[in-house]
Amino acid sequence: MSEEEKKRVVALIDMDCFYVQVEERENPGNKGKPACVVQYKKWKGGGIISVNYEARAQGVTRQMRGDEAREKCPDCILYRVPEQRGKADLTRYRDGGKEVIDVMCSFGVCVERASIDEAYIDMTLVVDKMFSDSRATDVDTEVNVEELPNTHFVGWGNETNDVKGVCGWLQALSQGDCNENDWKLTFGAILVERIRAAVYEKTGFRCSAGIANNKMLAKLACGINKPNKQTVLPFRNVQEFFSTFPLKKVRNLGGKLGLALREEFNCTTMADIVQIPERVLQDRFDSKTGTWLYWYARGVDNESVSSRTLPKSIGCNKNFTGLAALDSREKISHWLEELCAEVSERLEKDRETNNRTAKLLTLTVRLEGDIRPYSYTRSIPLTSSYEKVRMANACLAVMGKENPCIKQANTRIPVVVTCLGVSAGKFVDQLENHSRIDRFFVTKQSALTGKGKESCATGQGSMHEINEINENDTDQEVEENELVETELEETKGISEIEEENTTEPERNTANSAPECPEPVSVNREISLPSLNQENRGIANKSGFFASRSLKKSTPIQMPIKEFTSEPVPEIVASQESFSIEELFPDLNEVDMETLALLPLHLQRQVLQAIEARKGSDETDKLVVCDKCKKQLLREEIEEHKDFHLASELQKEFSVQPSASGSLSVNMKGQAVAKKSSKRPLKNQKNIAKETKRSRTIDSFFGNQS
Ligand code: DCP
Repeated sequence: MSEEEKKRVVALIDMDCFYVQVEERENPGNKGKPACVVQYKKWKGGGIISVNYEARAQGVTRQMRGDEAREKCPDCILYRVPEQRGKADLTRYRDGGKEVIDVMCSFGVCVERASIDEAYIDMTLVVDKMFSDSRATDVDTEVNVEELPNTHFVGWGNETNDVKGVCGWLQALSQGDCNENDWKLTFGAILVERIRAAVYEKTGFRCSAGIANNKMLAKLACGINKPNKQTVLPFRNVQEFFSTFPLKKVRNLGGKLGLALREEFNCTTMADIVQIPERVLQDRFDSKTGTWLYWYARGVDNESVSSRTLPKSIGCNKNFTGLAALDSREKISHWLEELCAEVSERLEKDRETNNRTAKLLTLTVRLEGDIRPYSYTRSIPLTSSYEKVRMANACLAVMGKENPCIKQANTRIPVVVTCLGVSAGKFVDQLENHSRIDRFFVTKQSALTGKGKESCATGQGSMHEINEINENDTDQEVEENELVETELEETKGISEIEEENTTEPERNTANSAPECPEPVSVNREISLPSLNQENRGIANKSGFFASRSLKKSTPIQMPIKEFTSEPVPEIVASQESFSIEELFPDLNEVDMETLALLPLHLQRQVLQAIEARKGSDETDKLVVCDKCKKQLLREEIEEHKDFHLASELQKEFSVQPSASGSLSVNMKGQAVAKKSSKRPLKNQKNIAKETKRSRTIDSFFGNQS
């Protein structure tokens, strides 16, 4: 534990059965009665998303549907989430969460809102003051047990004799058996008791909390005693606690990283990771992740609590399960508009209240593949307008790019959409935004003539976080990655896999596809500055086109852009300064037309970097086809093999007796189709590639209305 770690006092405060509490506050007469909140009522009484503790005592769980809850507990009250535009309207829960945050902020602590109903607080400064004040007035500081009425200390007593546990802890403190950190955690616990009491007094909501030296430990501690209780996890007891604590319940270890540790290293508890040398972890993962894991398993987590009381993103998603899956452009377009209407409305409200503007729209799509679900996220720069139709069109264009069938009206698309999510983020405050626009947004015209003082970037193909839509059937606010698994975030200096709410393994899966394997997800950030015809061609040329044009044209020819005197209504987002890597993280994906928009000195730099890289990379990228011994690019080999397979099958058909010829061809055709259907998206992409080959970017987008 670093010196820094010792000094931090962090808590996670999580509301108890939050949605039910919000409903109970509206209906005070029902307090104390078993109750659930359900979403939608169409099928078996709706999906349960929150269960109060009275109902839990009678066996009701979040995995049940409303009807099952009633069977278990006939008195159970079922509150229904209000609906707007055919989807859940979470406004009242969101507003309730905001009230709680306001109370926390009044205590002068650093508050980081983590989801709709939980927040981390860093109370180090306030606790340090409490500690030094107590030392100044009384050398033999004593803490009164009454100051900790709902507190537990891990390793000191348990639920049946917690008072004894607290007394034991306080006795050890007063006898000098504890260190300064133990004292500070105790003061932290007193402060959190006060905060929780104030939250109850001002909002009527009960909550639970975990108090420890960092976020990971605080989150773990919070789940130990609920409801309306708080738990301190002293650092000295962490290793003992970890000896039995399942690692999949630990924040950041619920996803693929945790899976690798479980499957490849046979780790089931946190203590099992401690047995693995740092070097081995570094070799298996990467140096940063290995070191991070090494310390994480020892209870060290340096992630800071960042002062943030506003949500990092504003968004919503909707699941379309079973027959409700979206199978046409019209349905997709309709729902994108509904989702964008909600996001747009909330963004406008947010702009008014919080004086900030979102700069990035993220679309998340889950598709039902033949074998397993598949999801992807794509990011689209947002201009200052939050116009819902424009946002929806941008999303639809992006989806059309992924799955060209979507571009055709009145056609049943082969791979249906089972979830759509739209979320806006990357907020900048209004003032900053304006000055940035003045300084750094340049028109296409000035960029093309090289007159613009600042550079302008589009078509960045950078990877950013990979999101997967959660496998539950509830429509939720997508906020702070709440309920969305985020993997391999490169923030905080480490690669990590994050799964929020990991202390709560229960998720509502009632309506989700049974036994679905984990969806595969990919992410690529692409630019779509505006959907006006002119800019479409400029902005949407990453991926296939970019890579082809680079690979096939040597020496590189810069496209000559025609100068138009027409002002370009939309302006392409830019950044203040660029490194080549920021602009074009993958030099194989450089889009020449995008490049042409940059100032000449940057164009030159990028071209030099491409040339330099080409020599070193070329050989790595080539593979030899074992059938025809032809050298091909690695990414082309699969497609090439398909070609051989098809030729072989065709040869076979041609030797079939003519009487059965047509049947035989048909069957072989099915064989090819079957093979294709096993890789639905890949094949779609291949088909798309084939189609795209003969088109220009402009004609591609020209097809869209
Ligand atoms: N929620 C949702 N869909 C889910 C899970 C939760 O819409 N699949 C909503 C309803 C919850 C709120 O988020 O009230 C907070 O989720 P929690 O996991 O914190 O659960 P609760 O607050 O309901 O209960 P607990 O007391 O266990 O924290």
